[in-house]
Amino acid sequence: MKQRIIALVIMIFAFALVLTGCSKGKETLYIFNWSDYIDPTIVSEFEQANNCRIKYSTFDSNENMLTKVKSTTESFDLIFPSGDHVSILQELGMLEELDKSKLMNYGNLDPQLLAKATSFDLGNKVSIPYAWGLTGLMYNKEYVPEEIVASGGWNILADSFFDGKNKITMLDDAREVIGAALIYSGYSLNDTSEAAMTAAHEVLKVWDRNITQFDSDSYKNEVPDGTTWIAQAYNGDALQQISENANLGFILPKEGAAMWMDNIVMLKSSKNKELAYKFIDFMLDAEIAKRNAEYTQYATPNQAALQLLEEDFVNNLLINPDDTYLQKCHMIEYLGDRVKSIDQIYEAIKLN
Ligand code: SPD
Repeated sequence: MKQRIIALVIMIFAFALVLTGCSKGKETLYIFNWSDYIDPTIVSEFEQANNCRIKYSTFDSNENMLTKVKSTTESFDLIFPSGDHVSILQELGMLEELDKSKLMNYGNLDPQLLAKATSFDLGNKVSIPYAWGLTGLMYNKEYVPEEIVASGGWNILADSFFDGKNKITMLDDAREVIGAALIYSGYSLNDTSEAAMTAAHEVLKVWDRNITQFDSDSYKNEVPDGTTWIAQAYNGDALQQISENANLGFILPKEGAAMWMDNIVMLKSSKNKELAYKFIDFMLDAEIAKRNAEYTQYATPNQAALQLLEEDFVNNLLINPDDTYLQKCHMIEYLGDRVKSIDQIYEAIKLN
């Protein structure tokens, strides 16, 4: 009996050693992406296909991502910034220039969207378009009457129906919040002139009467559970919730919306560049990009994937709006120092 126990202990010990040895031997890829922005089965498939591990962390705003990437001792290989933040990271000298010969599936990307991406990455040198989207309003039909939503514009946020109810949230993102007020006031979301800033500030003072918090993540649970009745929201995040709950709705306001493109970039400091290239190429595969778009409910810049997607997805105007609506939308551009005027108003509103 004693011998059996000893044998068993030795076996367990040997098994543990093998396991530790294996995981030690496995390469690890460090990825930093927005929350709810990838199909987890795709991550597992990549790990299996490449006998590696992915350490996956998430952020809920470009600002938080930047602070962490600049300050952390933990180094990431791949991150997923929006276009304006690709320019910021590039200015900081943090991005690796990509060798496209390592990306067999690069040709799947839509040339028109690649051309748009040159506004933040001249020559498409450091970034790979991942997904694009629009920002609108997500609401709970149980609490927000249809006639209020029917007005269809950003100024729903000022409707007296919400007075004293503490049921509205906006994103924790200066460009999105001030951007919505600029668009509602008839300005470009990238306009930082004094007139534009004054107009946006005045609008926000009114909206702020009923805004309970600026937060980019909790609305995904709080609109469904009724803690929040209406929230400024990213279209895909809202549609993910709507697919599970018929009480929820989402509108793209009639005045227009913020538009953004999120991208995969590789940090110069990456210690796993070969594996990072493999991951980017995996994400560029048409079938993988199709599945990922279906899961995340965001528009894909992958034209080969678009061919594979169901008509319902392609024709969903909340994901792929028509040209008339797109003309009213404003791509969030890199503003350099001009962003300070926007940040000032945002901070003033938040402190209020
Ligand atoms: N959960 C994914 C959210 C993606 C938002 N992307 C960009 C926003 C730019 N303001």
